[in-house]
Amino acid sequence: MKEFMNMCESCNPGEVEFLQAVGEVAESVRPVLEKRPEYRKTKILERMVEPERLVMFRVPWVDDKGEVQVNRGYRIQMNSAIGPYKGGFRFHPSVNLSILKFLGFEQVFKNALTTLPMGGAKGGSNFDPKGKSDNEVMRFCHSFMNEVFRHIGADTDVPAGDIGVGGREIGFLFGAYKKLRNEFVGVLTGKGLTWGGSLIRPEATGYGCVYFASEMLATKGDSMEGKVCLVSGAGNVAQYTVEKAIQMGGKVVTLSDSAGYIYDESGITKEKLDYIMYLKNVERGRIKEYADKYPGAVYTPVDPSLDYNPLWNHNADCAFPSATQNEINRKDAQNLVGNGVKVVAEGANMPTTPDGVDIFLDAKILYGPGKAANAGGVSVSGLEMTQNSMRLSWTREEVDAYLLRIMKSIHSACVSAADEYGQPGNYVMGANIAGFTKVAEAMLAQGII
Ligand code: NDP
Ligand code: 2IT
Repeated sequence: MKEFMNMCESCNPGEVEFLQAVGEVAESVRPVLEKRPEYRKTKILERMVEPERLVMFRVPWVDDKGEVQVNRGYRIQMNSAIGPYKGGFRFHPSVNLSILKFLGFEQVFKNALTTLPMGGAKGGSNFDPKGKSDNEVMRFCHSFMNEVFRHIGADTDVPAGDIGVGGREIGFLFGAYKKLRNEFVGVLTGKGLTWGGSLIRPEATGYGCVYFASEMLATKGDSMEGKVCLVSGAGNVAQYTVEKAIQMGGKVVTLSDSAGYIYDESGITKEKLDYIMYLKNVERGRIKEYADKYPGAVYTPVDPSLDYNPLWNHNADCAFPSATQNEINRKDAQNLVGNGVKVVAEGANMPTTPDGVDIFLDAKILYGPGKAANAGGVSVSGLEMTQNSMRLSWTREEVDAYLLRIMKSIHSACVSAADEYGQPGNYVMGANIAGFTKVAEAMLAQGII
């Protein structure tokens, strides 16, 4: 394994996030590789860490002042053994090759867990939609699609949203694809309801994450009822995590953005959540404004001199990190465990650092890693693809019932794989092993390719 990680480091120098994601999966699947010499002989893991294809391109566009701007675009097609490439686009100034490769790698195993036939991919740009006008975002999206359209397709690669890419961006991207190819097909998911989108797709990641937390609690005869919850982020995943947590009887007391967080001891009600949705999705405002509107809430700006995030230092039963990677470090994990957290369900991708994960595993709390807990989003994307192929739309109730079924099935796949390898309750090993084995079997059947 050491030799394998050395090889990865020398092939992917400086790609910290990618190597972090690979290291965790490699460690988890070691017993599988020991048991299955054919996986070692055919270099399954060595092939999985090499993207099948990687496209990097220039994205030039003109801003509202008439000035030319240049961004970098990416699409990383990681693995297509079990289905067409599938995974979101992220638009954020921090985007680089390492971040998108880690996201693409995670997506391969996540998609395998969903029970649906989807390979793994990720893409995006260092473009920052914050502070841009709708017209600027449109011109950027059109230019981005001007290149990426030749690499994607309804049966080839189906992108969706992620950080900085929501309904508005998917609309502009879809419009450009349709014009360039002259075809109306399900090439993107997260589309609007009148042009091929699926009910429950916006809700799916957050709802799915709370369903997963509830399944974990059920293994201890417990439920979400009365649970105090910490949620980070204030975007798509965070908003619908709050909605479902409230519906299931929980009380959510925090939300955040990259500038700070709010703590509302009395709990975020449905009415307050409606305000947050308007603030974030329509006005594109900041979470600080919540504390101005609801004086009972306390806003704490980010303090870069701290080596921990105070959001994770409140008494709570459940934590739903829903902002970004590595937002829970060792100290945050210690604070959460010290304050009595019972459940951590990751809405974000890889939000916990490896030493933070060790704290959760050692404390034997219910810890659901992102590739299992947040798989509801891509699952309903898969269902959007199904509806597009059938040229039919299912009802809210039908899609939600499907989502719940899938989250239960992911939960039981994790539990079974962890039990089989002698690590009961370890959802990290369970998720990695179950996802890996499905993809490995397909790769084995398809030969050295
Ligand atoms: P959004 O863009 O809707 O929201 C992102 C939120 O996270 C914002 O509140 C943003 O604050 C905050 N955030 C982003 N980057 C940082 C950062 N570097 N530091 C602190 N805060 C940050 O994205 P989503 O809700 O869609 O995505 C959130 C997470 O969930 C990501 O990890 C994503 O990969 C993951 N995910 C998303 C899925 C989906 O279906 N959308 C599916 C599965 C996982 P600010 O406004 O200040 O930037
Ligand atoms: O990380 C993820 O799973 C997503 N951003 C959703 C991907 C998708 O194709 O719906």
